[in-house]
Amino acid sequence: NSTVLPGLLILAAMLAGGPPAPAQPLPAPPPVSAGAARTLNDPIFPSLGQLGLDVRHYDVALTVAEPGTPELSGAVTLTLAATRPLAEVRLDFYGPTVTAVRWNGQAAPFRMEPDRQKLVVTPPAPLLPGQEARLTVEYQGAPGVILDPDFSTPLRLGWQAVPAGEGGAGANFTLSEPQGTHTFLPTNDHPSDKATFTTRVTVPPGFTAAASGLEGAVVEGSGTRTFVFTQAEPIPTYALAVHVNRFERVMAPPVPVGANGAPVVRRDYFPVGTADSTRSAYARTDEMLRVLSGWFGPYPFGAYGVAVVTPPLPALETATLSTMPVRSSNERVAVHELAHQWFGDAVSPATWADVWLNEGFATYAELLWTEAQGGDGQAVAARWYAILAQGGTRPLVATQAGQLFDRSAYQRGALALHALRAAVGDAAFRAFLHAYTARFSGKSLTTADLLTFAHTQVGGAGEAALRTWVESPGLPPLPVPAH
Ligand code: LEU
Repeated sequence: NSTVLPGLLILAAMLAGGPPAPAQPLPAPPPVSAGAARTLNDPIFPSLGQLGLDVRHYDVALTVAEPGTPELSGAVTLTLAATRPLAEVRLDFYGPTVTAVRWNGQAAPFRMEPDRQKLVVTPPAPLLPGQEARLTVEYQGAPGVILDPDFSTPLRLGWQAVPAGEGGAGANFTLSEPQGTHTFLPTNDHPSDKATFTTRVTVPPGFTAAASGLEGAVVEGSGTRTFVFTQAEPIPTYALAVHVNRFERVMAPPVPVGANGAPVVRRDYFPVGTADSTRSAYARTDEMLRVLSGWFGPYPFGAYGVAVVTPPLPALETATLSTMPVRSSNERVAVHELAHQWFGDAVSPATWADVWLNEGFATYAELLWTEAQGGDGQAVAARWYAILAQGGTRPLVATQAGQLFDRSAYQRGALALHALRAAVGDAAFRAFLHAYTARFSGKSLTTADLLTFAHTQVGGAGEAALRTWVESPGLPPLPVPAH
């Protein structure tokens, strides 16, 4: 699980003197008030989210006055709906100090539960199914620190700050998977509640902001520039990209791989001074889009590209704009993150236990890309198999946080697809992938949903091949598809 730094008790201390006590008596508790405190009960991160809350849209305004420092100020308006009556709205938030909360434009009582990383807002009346509300939260200061212990170097999730002088003029960006978005944005921070985003980022002159979605006109202020982005298709909260840097934005011709051949906007963001050897990893994005959409179906968003970052972090498939560290700037990782746009960003896991649905499919794209280059896909599969045979393996549904991004999620997940392909043949496998993305784009599913869907699409033999790789405690035999 994530570890909260004791240093961030500063945040708790600030908050202790911060939000006012509720100004009015709470409404009479409705029959469901006990349920209002219920989370989404994720098997890996049980404290995330709120049961019954459906955030449809986030309208985010972030101001980064001094890029490279952690400080930011934000104002976000969430469009909320409910699937059960909610007497309180409990957002995941471990961010800067909250300065104002409004419910449909009117000041609303709120409190922080820093230990649970929740911002709790009491609406004037419970939010009922069928209603929609606008909740505005304003905040300012430094984001909270949530560490991901899955990596040998502890990885700080969420809002990143790259100080000026470390090879640049100061930069900020998001790297949030699995649960870092709530360090800088109040959210229902769980992949089962996907939403659309409008993201406005205000920066000093000379800096460029980038974010998930299509870019609108830049608004020049007095001593500031505001960049606006529209992410029109729902994505999980962790997949939201926000970047601030001295960037060079490089446009490339649109690629006609969207739904019904719609053009996909192509833009990449390179920090000024990025080496050609880094940029060259992205020279074939056009071809990658064509190859992967051939297997997976239409590209699910209106734009694709990368934003390169300098710290030695893992790459992340932020929607429409993968976040690519310099050290991961190679074709294998580039194709992996691109594949995640379908698997992860458009088609999302219903719980964190199902994250192999992201990593297995994205890893399989590496094999498909190798084959598209005339390389030996079976040799790639055999290498994955050897890794698992040596290092051990587990059934694919994760039971603890340390498994989320392990070799089983990646290589065994990929071999599960190789087994499906071997069982049904290339044509049926391709048709299955197209049908899967068509059925689940914009949605979230469990591993059980995948197996059920496989049964309906490719029948019992295909489902059984997949199921063996999903469930068996040991390592099933290496699948060998006929071509
Ligand atoms: N989803 C990322 C990947 O593409 C990994 C994550 C841990 C940052 O492999």
